[in-house]
Amino acid sequence: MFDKILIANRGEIALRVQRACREMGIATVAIHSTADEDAMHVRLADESVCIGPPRATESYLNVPSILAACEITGAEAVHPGYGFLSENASFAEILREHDITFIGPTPEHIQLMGDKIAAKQTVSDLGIPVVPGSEGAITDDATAERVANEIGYPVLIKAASGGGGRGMQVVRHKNELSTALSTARAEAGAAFGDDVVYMEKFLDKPRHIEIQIVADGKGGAVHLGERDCSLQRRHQKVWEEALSPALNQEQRDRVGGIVANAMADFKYLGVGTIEFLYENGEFFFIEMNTRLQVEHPVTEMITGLDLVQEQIRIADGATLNYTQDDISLQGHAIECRINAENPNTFAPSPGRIEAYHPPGGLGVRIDSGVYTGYRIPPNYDSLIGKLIVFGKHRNECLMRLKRSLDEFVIEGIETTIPLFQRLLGEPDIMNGDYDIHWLEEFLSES
Ligand code: MV4
Repeated sequence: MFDKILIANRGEIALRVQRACREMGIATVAIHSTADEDAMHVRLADESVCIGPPRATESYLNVPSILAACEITGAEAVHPGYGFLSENASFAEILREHDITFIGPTPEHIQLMGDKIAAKQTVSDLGIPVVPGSEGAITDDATAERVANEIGYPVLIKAASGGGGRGMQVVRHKNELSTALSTARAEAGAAFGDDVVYMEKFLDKPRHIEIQIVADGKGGAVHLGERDCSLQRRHQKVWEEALSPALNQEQRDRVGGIVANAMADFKYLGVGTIEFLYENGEFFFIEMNTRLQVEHPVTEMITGLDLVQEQIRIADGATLNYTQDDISLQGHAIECRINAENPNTFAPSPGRIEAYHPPGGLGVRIDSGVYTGYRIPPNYDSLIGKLIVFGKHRNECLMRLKRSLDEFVIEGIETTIPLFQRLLGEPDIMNGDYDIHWLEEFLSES
């Protein structure tokens, strides 16, 4: 096992990884920018290295500086967290060249899943159901028209290098197709430096359901059930739950089994998430994430597994010491993302936290890196913590969430806590009756 791990991230996820390391007896190295000198992840690490100025491209994304920090401290492995370098295949490759272990999948698997066309073809060949659409890239109007006629309107044009919703064009009629294709290609080229696009049937009112998997790179793979992440605003998830209120056990076993078998055949290594759109009882693959995700705690709550410790063991060469039959999904968990934002306009609200009193008690988990007196820097994303609540069943979880939100005190900045209190007054939320458009419709009506 590794003696020392460098954590190439900040905020709550850097702390989350440190906690896993500490329980395994592994020393931790924090890296930080000059804006994060007072951050909790720096204070709690065994060692820390300042790697650059506030701008992320010069610090948390600065590969030469991170390599130097590994060299100076003698770290044997790097945990990338989420965001930043977590899905950067060339970073994983460079670490391999330096004999430092990247705690994550192989560069080849990261690269493949980063290309949305290749990803779709690969998982389809592995037996996973995908959204009907073009076989590969769409380059000319004639092909676009032929494919659109085959799958039927409305269709969606997506960027091959995209993901996260950028550079998508919905096309409802044949006469809009040519313009939409040029617009999509121009936007994709500008956003990703790659103008390759593809086409899918546009699903009107799906839910976003993602399946968590763990695999050992040697053909061992299990699924850990699904998360329902339909409640989003501008492609930013706001509330996630496990399990989905929309699925029954038979559907879960079936799609979970397909995914786990596929990842075993694929010799996938590490944790990963297979994202689906779910509509009218059917699952359609859209993308695979090759990283630990923000919302991983809801899966930990219902499985009892520590996903970060699993990542570390697998990166160290361990095989899974459990099979699908050993995995039991118990109870219900909900995560609310606490952002330093105005709860109505979502304008960022950085600044000094004057008072901080998190909720506690049975079934309540807080993953956060803030404290009273901490000044939230304006340079990074606005996630300052996550409230994760567990209950025996969804109703208990919802009641516990309500009382936890009522206990939560954060003064000096604005947060999204009041938004969650409003959501708990909505019958659709209480009933689990929502799709990917529900939140934005709710926000535009109020
Ligand atoms: C779709 C779709 C409808 N039909 N694909 C948006 C982010 C990207 N990862 C995939 N996205 C979508 N793909 C087809 N064929 C609708 C969306 C979408 C969406 C998906 C998940 C969660 C929220 C969303 C909000 C708007 C659109």
